[in-house]
Amino acid sequence: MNDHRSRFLQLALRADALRFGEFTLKSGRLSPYFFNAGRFDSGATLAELASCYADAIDAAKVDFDLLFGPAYKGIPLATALACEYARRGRDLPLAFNRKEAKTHGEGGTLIGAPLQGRRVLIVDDVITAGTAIREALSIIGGAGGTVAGIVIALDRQEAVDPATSRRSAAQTVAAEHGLPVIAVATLGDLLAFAGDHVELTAQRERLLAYREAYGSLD
Ligand code: OMP
Repeated sequence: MNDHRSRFLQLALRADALRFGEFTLKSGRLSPYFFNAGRFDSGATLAELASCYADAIDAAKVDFDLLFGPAYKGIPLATALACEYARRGRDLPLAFNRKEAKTHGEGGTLIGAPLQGRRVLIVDDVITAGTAIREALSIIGGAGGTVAGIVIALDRQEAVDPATSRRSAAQTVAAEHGLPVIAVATLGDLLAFAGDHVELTAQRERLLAYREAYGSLD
């Protein structure tokens, strides 16, 4: 693996955005790893991250004409990605939402370029159960945009209810909405990366046990 996936995983480890230990997830699961996109907290790390996103998107050949960053963590990610595309010669409109509606001034919950009639690429940090992404889909639909795809940094490749289905949340969202879900890297990529780095052997064992319990079959 020598492309945007390993560049991203190296960057995430260096920035402490990817950590090993014991973490309770939004779903209540106890996870041996956690991805915190808030740790991409400098101009240089965000720029490097955005270049990994852009390479993953370009490799997937998805057709879109607006970037949307869901509040909060998607906002700096989509903004950095818009700057990266401008650097590559493509000036894309950018929009994001507020979590609480503003009742004065311009009002509303959306900021930035109008979504009406646009093919929107949602830019977010991570998918576990897909709840955050479903919220973004409904916001964009409500504003008259068409979702063209979803890009995330990390697909944790978890099944929502492993007892009934081993399909991942990302695959479920993709199938339900007929959309491409592009991940810069997946849990599978992280396992492959850890396999190439002897210092991550113990962490890899814990990741494998976690995948056994909650992972999808993709
Ligand atoms: P879903 O809405 O279940 O797909 O989970 C996505 C959200 O989970 C993210 O927006 C975070 O709030 C949180 N999260 C992480 O940020 N990193 C992880 O590694 C795992 C989670 C999580 O709680 O599942």
